[in-house]
Amino acid sequence: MRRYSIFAIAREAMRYHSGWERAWRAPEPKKRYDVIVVGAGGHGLATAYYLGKVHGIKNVAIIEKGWLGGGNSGRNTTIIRSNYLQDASAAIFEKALQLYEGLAKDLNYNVMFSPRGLLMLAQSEHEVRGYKRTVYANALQGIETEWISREQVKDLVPIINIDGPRYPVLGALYQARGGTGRHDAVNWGYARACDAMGMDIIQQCEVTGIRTENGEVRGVDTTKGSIDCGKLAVVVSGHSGVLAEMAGFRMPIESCPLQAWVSEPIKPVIDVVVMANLVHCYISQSDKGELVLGGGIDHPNNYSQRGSWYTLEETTRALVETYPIISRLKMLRQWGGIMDITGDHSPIISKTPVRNMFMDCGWGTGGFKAIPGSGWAMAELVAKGEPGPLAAPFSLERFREGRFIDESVAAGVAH
Ligand code: FAD
Ligand code: PYC
Repeated sequence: MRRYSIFAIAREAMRYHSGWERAWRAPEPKKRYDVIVVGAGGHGLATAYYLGKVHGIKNVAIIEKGWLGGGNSGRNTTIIRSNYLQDASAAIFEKALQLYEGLAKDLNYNVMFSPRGLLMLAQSEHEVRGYKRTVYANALQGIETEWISREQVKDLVPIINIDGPRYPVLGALYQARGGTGRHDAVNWGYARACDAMGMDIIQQCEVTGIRTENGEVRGVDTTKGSIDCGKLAVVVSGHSGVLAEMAGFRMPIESCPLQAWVSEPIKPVIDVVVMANLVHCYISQSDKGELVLGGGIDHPNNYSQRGSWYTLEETTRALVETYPIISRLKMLRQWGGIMDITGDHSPIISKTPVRNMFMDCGWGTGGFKAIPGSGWAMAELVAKGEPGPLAAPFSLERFREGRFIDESVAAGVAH
């Protein structure tokens, strides 16, 4: 793989950009791989990347039914933070944040990580108590967050109405290292690096069956034929239940849409990320100037990548009361993704009832920020067959044992 650099840009500028290579190949599947990863979203690609980089396992295929990054990893509002309450969550989200901080260099790909600061508004006494508790918990976990006053909120976000009609802003949980990254670039950066290690990314190839023998995985059936494998990593977010059913077990996952939309581009008006979890809206401004907006998840459970009018209307109401200038903006695009929600709003990184088959899912509304940490932890699980310290708390057993990792508040998005 030729490295991207200022010199490469200069060289290509001199020859009308005729020398750029394809970022990844379009290979036909081989008969067998040591590991097959199903799902070329951020988590699947990152799993494959750290399998190669950290554990030296490179005979890997990543199988994707659509195009890589076409699932939730290319549909999110790109918010990155590690201000979770429970120790197990804080550990994996902080690992992810630290990896994000060096990711562009690691992948030789500009993932446009922008640690511009993140606020979670408190608009009720309950939220004030909850977020102050999170600040104390984060301090014990070694994660720097702080409680800021409503006046500080107004200083950081001049367009906000802190005396909102329903719920005035009482202060906020602030993480200065939080921010955004460019979702497509994260997917493409990992994909390019996997391809460079010789891994096969096979797109437009749906897994339709999982073959097992004596309780152990043997391979997958796909729309491009059968492929054998030593180990299988299933990383398909909202379709986890479908893949588990192919292998003969059930997952404690619900699938439902979450939508987002963007405004027309305008001059810079907000240079931090703000989540308002009581009225259900969040906002940041993209490099192009669009306001990136979203709210709570949709019900009932379904697989449509669109979302309902009701949620769109409620979120717009919350946005307009919190940022009145939004009432004067045109909206450009709206879309949805399929969330994989667990009962405690925490992920699953786990062995399964089938030997050598592993699942990474349940990131729900909050998995973009987790991509590097999840990939790191899942790669360790797949390579060694046993979870490392980051993954261990997130096993499937916790649902049987009642050992929940309750992150319903830190999820930050209404469920
Ligand atoms: P995906 O990216 O969905 O990848 C799974 C892949 O598996 C898909 O490409 C799919 O096509 C493929 N697949 C499924 N079935 C099969 C099959 N049978 N065969 C082959 N391939 C298959 N998170 C944050 O941290 N911050 C945010 O601001 C944020 N905002 C969000 C806003 C929206 C509107 C949405 C939808 C999500 C948001 N999220 C956010 C959540 C985040 O996007 C997800 O948690 C994360 O992207 C999940 O990544 P993934 O790789 O697990 O899944
Ligand atoms: O998990 O921070 C998050 C988030 C913001 C918007 C959607 N998810």
